[in-house]
Amino acid sequence: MKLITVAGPPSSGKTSVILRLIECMNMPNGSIGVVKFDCLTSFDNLCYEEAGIPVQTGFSGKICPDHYFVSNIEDAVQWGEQSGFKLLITESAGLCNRCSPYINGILAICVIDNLSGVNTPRKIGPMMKFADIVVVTKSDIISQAEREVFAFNIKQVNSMAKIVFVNGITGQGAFLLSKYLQQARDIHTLRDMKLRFTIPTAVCSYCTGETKIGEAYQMGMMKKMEFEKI
Ligand SMILES: Nc1nc2c(ncn2[C@@H]2O[C@H](COP(=O)(O)OP(=O)(O)OP(=O)(O)O)[C@@H](O)[C@H]2O)c(=O)[nH]1
Ligand SMILES: [Zn+2]
Ligand SMILES: [Zn+2]
Repeated sequence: MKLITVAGPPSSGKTSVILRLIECMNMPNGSIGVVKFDCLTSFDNLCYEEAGIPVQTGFSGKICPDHYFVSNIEDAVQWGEQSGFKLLITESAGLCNRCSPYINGILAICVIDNLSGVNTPRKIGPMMKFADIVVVTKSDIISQAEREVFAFNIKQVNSMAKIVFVNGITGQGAFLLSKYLQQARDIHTLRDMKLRFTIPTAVCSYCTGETKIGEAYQMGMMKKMEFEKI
């Protein structure tokens, strides 16, 4: 089974791109599955189910969705293998911007939309920096000049990535993207494989549900600001 990890900011067009991609891959029904990792809510399962694509959704709740991804990805691969998929795609909403769900040797795609602001490629950190392919959506809404500036800013952060413009609604560009996916390798397990970027261990009491303010309630890794005297 091939595994592909897709990440990107909320509503950037991940599900749309995955659906357009699956359509143009022309693989038999039941040979592609999706696992969606999100934080609190997601309606993506409805879109995948409507398209006849088997999907599992996991909610990370109080913890960072990328930490949750790492703790569950091996089980996701086992689910994909047992279901007899030829291709498993994971979709993660990168919410915290300091983590990324990419694994060495596993094709990593970052989906970002052109409307999110020219500096967004710099803001989303490892999710952009360590991707093999950067898919840019919503180019239909902006000018060619803006598209070029956006692509330039992506190159500044990740000069190695292939940049593919895909229209998540019409599917324009999805065929080119599907060609790049041929490089994804076959795996049966992720055992002993490694993440591309460390998931910070900044676990504090607030990460696990504490709401009270005050030093007595702050436990774990804390980073304090220095306030200058005026
Ligand atoms: N105009 C335009 N709209 C798009 C494009 N791609 C996606 N959209 C729209 O953007 C919205 C969000 O798309 P989704 O595919 O749900 O985004 P997502 O990243 O999967 O969202 P979450 O999983 O909820 O984080 C939807 O209304 C899509 O129809 C595009 O290329 N052009
Ligand atoms: Zn989605
Ligand atoms: Zn995180």
